[in-house]
Amino acid sequence: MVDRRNKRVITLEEYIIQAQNKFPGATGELSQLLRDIGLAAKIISREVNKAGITNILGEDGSTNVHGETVKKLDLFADKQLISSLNRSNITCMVISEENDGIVELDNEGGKYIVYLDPLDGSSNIDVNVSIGSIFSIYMRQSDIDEGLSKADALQPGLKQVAAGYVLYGSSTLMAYTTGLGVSVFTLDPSIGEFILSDDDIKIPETGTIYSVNEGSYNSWDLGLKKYIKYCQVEDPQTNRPYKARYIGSMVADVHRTLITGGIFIYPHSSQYPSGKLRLMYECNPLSFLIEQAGGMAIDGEGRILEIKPNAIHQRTPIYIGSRQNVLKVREFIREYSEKP
Ligand code: P6P
Repeated sequence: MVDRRNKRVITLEEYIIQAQNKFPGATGELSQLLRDIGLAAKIISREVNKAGITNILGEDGSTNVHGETVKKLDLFADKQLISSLNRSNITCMVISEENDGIVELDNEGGKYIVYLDPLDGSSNIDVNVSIGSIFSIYMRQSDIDEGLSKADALQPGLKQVAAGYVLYGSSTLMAYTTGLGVSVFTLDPSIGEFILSDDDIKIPETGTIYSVNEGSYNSWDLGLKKYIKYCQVEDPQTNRPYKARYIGSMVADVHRTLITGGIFIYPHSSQYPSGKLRLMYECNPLSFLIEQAGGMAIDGEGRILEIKPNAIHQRTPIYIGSRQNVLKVREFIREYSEKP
């Protein structure tokens, strides 16, 4: 982390404008889109932080596309993000976990497509554990006069032009990348501004924390079982046994991994044959960000960002974190894979 104690405070807005000025040809539209997300994040943060004293906690009775009960804060976050994106005629389409289809905004001229997980980890809302918003931004591929196509919505993660998350935890922070490294901002609620806390954060090359829901151990493939046992064996030379940490909120688990190093895993299992986490609005954005911070993200074999999507809500297994930790788990998966 950069020691900013003696440095001038830089707000998210200032930082975005400074970054844009480095590209003379930039139109400023992506900058405006990121500012729109920052505004929505501040509004969501205010609601999340007072959720305990308003009736916004709890379920609203509906279910989302995956049959999961929707919390009122989920809906609030979804509405805030979409209305914020709608303001500036830059985004033509939003795909969100909370909407089973594609939300075409009335900005037919907009050239960006935004995938959202408006409030990831919502099952933690009622127990006051950190939750997060995740965003993933693509350029539309179709010409404006052609109208939007399925190809616009189903682009591989490598095509993202920006991605990031907001973590509503002990403090609210926003981390994003536009492909030039990862910047992290912390919300100062006394002035309502996100303040730059790290302008080029890098994940440790290796880490000693593994993060996986061991409750599904019995349904894992042999390779993953062997890897977790490897993490638990005492070996001072490789700082094992590692620590186990699992919050059950992907943004929080991945953010901790970014800071401390290590690995977060959500594998396929008998309950989730293709994995539980969604490719387009959870795994792709977080994989883009972690790769930009020097880490690695795979589905057990190949890069998450190279997966060619065929459905907007499709799921994938994910192994994400420090490069050495991800390479090691892949070694075990390959060595113990049940040969056909
Ligand atoms: P499990 C939250 O519901 C979520 O989508 C992710 O944020 C989190 O990593 C995962 O599911 C937790 O799933 O099965 O361990 O409760």
